[in-house]
Amino acid sequence: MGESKFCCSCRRLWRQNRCVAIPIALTIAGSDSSAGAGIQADLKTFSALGVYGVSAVTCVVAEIPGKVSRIEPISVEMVREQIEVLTRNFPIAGIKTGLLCSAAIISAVAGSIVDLCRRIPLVIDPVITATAGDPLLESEAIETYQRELFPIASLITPNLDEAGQLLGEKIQDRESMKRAGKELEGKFKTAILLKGGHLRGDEAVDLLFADGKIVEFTAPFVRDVATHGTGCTYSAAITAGLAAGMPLPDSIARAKKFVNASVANRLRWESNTGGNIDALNHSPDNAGTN
Ligand code: PXL
Repeated sequence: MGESKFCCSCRRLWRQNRCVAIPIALTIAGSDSSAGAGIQADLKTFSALGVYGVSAVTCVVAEIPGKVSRIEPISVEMVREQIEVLTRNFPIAGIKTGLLCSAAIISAVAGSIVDLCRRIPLVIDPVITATAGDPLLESEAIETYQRELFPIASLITPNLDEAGQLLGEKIQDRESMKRAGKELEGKFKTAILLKGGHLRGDEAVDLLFADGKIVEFTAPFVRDVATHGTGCTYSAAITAGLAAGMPLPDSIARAKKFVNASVANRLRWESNTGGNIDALNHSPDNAGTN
């Protein structure tokens, strides 16, 4: 009989070098009524990648793809309570944050995570605006993000617009991406995944800045797609990998393939008001072999 080993996170038995329990990831994000982005996208992504997802809702967004019509925040006490009951009871192995809505909610989320008795990988998708350009975050909240949440992150995943807003400059080519990524890595002393999808070449190139090195992740750019939620899905897929114990670069490589397949195999319906409605396809079929 071999020696019994227990998983350091959930205390379940390890068999054949893996924990027999399904890993758990927590998303702290907004609710997207149209389910392409937000906690709905995160939970579907966790599930497709073999991870059990739990959630703390920060705000409710009434929207359809391309148009946000109303946002209401959840109370700060309620956001804190959801995180506290979950982290006290579930052996959570990865956390991601998405839309946090206000400075007060960012501050509460940071406080709850700092108070945890053990360090859990934390992926921050710094959502500032919706894909269609509607503002989703109070402007003074950017300051709170930088002061309270970024310093405790394992990875921050800005797109070019978000990185530009964080640094107060425009990022429009590969050279300025490299400069910006290095600056963000130095400023927040954590890994940065700068997503270059918005550069609109033939390829969507993302750069990981970690430990003073740069690693490139590339996928074919899928054109003419009106979906939202790619950022949410990407960061959730990375979190799923980290929760399952995968190294960061492997988690990113698998997540990029999953997002790319979710866009390429998007769903489409005829809208009741004319035209089409597109949505990301979070089917487990897009996960490949995981
Ligand atoms: O894609 C950004 C985003 C994030 N989170 C929620 C959203 C959206 C965009 O619409 O609704 C809840």
